[in-house]
Amino acid sequence: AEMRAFIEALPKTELHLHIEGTLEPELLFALAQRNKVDLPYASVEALRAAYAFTDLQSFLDLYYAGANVLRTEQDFYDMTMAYIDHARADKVRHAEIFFDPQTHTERGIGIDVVFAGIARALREARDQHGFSSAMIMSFLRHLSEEDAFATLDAALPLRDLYKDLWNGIGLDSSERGNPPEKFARVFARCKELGFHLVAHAGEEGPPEYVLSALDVLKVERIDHGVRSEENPALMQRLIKEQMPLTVCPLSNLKLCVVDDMAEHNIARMLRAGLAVTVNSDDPAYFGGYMNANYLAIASSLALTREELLQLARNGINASFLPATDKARLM
Ligand code: ES4
Ligand code: ZN
Repeated sequence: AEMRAFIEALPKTELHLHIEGTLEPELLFALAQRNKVDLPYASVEALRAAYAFTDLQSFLDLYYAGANVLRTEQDFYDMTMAYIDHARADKVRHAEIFFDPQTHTERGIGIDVVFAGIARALREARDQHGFSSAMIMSFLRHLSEEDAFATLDAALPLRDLYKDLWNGIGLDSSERGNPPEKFARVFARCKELGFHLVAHAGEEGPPEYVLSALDVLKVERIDHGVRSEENPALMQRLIKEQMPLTVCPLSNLKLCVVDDMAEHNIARMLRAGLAVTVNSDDPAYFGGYMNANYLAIASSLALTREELLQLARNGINASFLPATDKARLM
């Protein structure tokens, strides 16, 4: 009970959050009705019951199907505002949010609609509540490099309109069989353009993908990275470089990356000196927002208050905020 109060009071950052993964079944049903989209589920309960995953792909299939209800600028705004309400309730002070334009442009939704709805909510929360945020446009790695370039070309004319928010590029979706090398050239272009770079690596994929995310893509953070532990030399490098890993405990449990939270390696990695952070990934699908993720590891791994504080500090340090804003959050 005391630990719960400590976690609830801890100011947090969220650095690994897919906005499409915050679409709760209730809102998903409401948007389906509003947009006259047929759903293959009879009720909110039936949809929630389908959230029993065996691996990353079994989740992604439902996640992309769920995103089909998102049609208008208002839909993206409503989804983002619902996330902000959860984040603020969990004392999240700053969030760097992934969004996947290809999931929507493939369905005929304009990329301008996606940017506009998300950004309107983030700006409103900044102006009304001082909620700080950034947007990280992510490429779907199961699609081609050519597709990623086309997405970048479609987004760049919007850069100036969203320069207060859009500062990063990410890489997500099906990891196995889609190594970082596939996106070497488009990431090089994004680096030249001055974007911050991150990539999912070492979630289901091998530690070699973490190495190529670092050496080929030149990322500044690794999303997940939990399989790095299989390569001791890589672990030493991550410690030496203080390379942030955005770890998502409940996600790893729900997607069977770990069998039991008591076996999660976040505590070992923290104690070994890695710059690990706590994040919620796709909270509507994985059963919890930020506080739930902190609570799950605190109770299963016997983390001390000092360790929880260190995790929160690591999040501030690993963010793309300017040093003055980081100092303000410490
Ligand atoms: C994702 Cl957990 C995870 N891994 C890879 N891609 C994703 N997209 C949304 N959630
Ligand atoms: Zn993720």
